[in-house]
Amino acid sequence: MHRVFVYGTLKKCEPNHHWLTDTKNGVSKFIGDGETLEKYPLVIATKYNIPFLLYKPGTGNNVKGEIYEVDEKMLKNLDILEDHPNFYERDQYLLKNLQTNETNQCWVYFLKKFQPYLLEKEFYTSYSNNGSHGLKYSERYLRTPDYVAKDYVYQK
Ligand code: PCA
Repeated sequence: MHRVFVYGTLKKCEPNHHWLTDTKNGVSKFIGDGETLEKYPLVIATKYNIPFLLYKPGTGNNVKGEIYEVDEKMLKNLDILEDHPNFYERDQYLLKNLQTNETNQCWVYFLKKFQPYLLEKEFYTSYSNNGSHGLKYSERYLRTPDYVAKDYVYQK
């Protein structure tokens, strides 16, 4: 089994949570609420209001999310959703379980090759699609073909 920390649309009550609960995608089990040990910028960006954890340690907040245990099949399906490694990049980081105060390595989907203007956005402590920011997430199937990742990530 693998531990994954989700901070965005995969959390409970958020638009992509069904990916984690759909048994066709594999197995997942909620372990607890989690918080990053390091500070990182959590922003909402693009016209589709996508949450991104930017890989810039030391900037932003200790970001809160949820820790899940998932099987290999679920991890592969999450990689498809997040378009790892082309878009988000999945790597292991230290996460604090807020229920037990234990620290564990968890997989996290970061945006690493981001355009610098993303650092001018508001930094959140935790993501909610229904937050007072009013920035409603647009699911992928609703996006238009002009959706170009290069506007906010460097191409490899
Ligand atoms: N889904 C992943 C990364 C960002 C997103 O919207 C998550 O919830 O962790």
